[in-house]
Amino acid sequence: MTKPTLARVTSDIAHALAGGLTDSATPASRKVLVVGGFLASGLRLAAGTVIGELGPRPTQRLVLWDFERCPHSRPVREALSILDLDVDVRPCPKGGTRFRPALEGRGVPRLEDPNTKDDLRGSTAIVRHLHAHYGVGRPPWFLTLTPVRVFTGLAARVLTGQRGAIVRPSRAPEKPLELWSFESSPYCRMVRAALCELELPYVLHNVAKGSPKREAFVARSGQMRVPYLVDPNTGAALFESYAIERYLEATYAA
Ligand SMILES: N[C@@H](CCC(=O)N[C@@H](CS)C(=O)NCC(=O)O)C(=O)O
Repeated sequence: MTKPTLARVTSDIAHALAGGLTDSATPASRKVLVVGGFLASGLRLAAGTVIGELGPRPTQRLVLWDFERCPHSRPVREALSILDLDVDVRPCPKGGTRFRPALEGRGVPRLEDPNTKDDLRGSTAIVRHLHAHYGVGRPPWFLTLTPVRVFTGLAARVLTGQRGAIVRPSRAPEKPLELWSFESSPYCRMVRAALCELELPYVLHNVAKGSPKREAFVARSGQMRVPYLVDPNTGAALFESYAIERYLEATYAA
């Protein structure tokens, strides 16, 4: 699959934003968060919208202990999206008890790479590892430069409200859920925030623009649209971020 042009990406973003603002099924308060999500992704230079140059592919899936709202976790997810990597996500919201103990008192993000047998802590080390093993050359500066990461990450956090911050009681699924997504999409962010709050583990399939995995995704789902959630525990398969959030709430919130 060829990479899209800048004009194409800009027109897609405008189309997605207009769709979100005019959707009569979505409450106004949620629309504000979606717009905040667009602005936040703009602040992060829309990182994770389009794939970068890809290196060798891992044979085993990586594992990420992630906190959706954390300014240090975000560049890691951006790198995963840019490098077209899938990952097993273990969400660690504030107050979480399901996956936080594995952090052993240290913070997120943590990445386990079974391919290289590395267990990495800290955003910059993880992003460098991902680019060194699964990319070509060095990571882009806005993923690793600490002041940029912290300032834009914290500003992005303000723009996207409290969603995904604090744990809420939930029932643990037997099997991890599956989400097709790309990092900069504010609709995908809303779903990831809900998964994070409810501490629901999921396989994150990154399908940013230009992803070679898009063809197989469309063959499976019927259209190129994200977010798309599959729940192997119930057989549910859903598009539309708001519908997905309501499904998660009804199925797993305790
Ligand atoms: N109303 C939908 C909007 C979803 C949407 O517009 N998704 C965009 C990404 S932000 C998309 O899938 N674009 C197709 C593409 O990236 O090629 C929702 O809430 O899920």
